[in-house]
Amino acid sequence: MPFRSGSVGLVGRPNTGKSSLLNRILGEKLAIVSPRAQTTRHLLTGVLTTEHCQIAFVDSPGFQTRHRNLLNRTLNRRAGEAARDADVVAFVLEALHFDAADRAALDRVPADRPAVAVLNKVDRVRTPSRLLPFVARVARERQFEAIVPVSAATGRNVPELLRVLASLLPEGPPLYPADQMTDRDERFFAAELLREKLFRLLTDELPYSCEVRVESFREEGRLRRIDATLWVEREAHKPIVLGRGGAMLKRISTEARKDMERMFGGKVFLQVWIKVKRNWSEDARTLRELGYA
Ligand SMILES: Nc1nc2c(ncn2[C@@H]2O[C@H](COP(=O)(O)OP(=O)(O)O)[C@@H](O)[C@H]2O)c(=O)[nH]1
Ligand SMILES: [Mg+2]
Repeated sequence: MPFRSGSVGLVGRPNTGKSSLLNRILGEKLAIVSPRAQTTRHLLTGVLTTEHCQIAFVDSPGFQTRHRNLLNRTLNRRAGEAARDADVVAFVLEALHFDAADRAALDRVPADRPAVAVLNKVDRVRTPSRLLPFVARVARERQFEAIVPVSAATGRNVPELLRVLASLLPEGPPLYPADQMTDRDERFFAAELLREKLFRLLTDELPYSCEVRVESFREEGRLRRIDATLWVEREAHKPIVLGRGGAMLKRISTEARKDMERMFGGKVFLQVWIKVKRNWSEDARTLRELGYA
């Protein structure tokens, strides 16, 4: 059996479970996940190496056209790159659900790119007999190499998906060392884990106007000292993120710190400040500094 290696872009509209799927495949919580659309803002590579193949999965922001500020346009560009630059596209949708937003995302996948439709969240399908007609429906949308129902939540059928994806990759040696799981460093994950808590704990539109910046990341033996700033766009947002008596900020930073300690395997001392940064999501230079552009 020849060794195969290459990249697979995880693309689709927001909220279909691309990041959850990446985490399930790697057996590690690498990508942040929340019930809200547009939690993912960065391309994130997660590498799976087995005896027969190496697949570099690229998680991407969901393609969407509802919000049109500069940040969202930038995220859409990233989503397009994930589809364009990968050897194979895993187009992730929700089982029994295909709408205009899915189609818009699919339209961004170059026609010459081998694509597999991944029907995620099959654990939620109550009537299995509806799956077959849905597969037929998806097959009419594009010439997919395969259509694979899976559940990122339970892991159902994920091995079959991996087998299909690997078979579509070119023969070749591994591109990453076998023990390397990602292209990102701890500083990146520190910011991401903190942002995940904003997406999970804050309500309404507030998470969308928040951003996280790690100001300093120092390792002292097994202890990591991390200073981070939470940006909000307006003065009125500040007391909401802070919460009564600072309770919300405390909860956000405690939950983030625990996740960091689990991921980094050592104690973390985390300090978080809130800062008003007007219109950061519309400012090209700021977005560049944040690594979005
Ligand atoms: N029931 C169910 N929920 C899922 C599954 N995969 C993801 N989700 C949920 O769908 C939401 C969006 O997931 P996420 O991975 O952030 O989607 P992304 O925006 O495509 O990256 C979260 O609430 C996940 O817990 C699945 O297989 N089954
Ligand atoms: Mg995501």
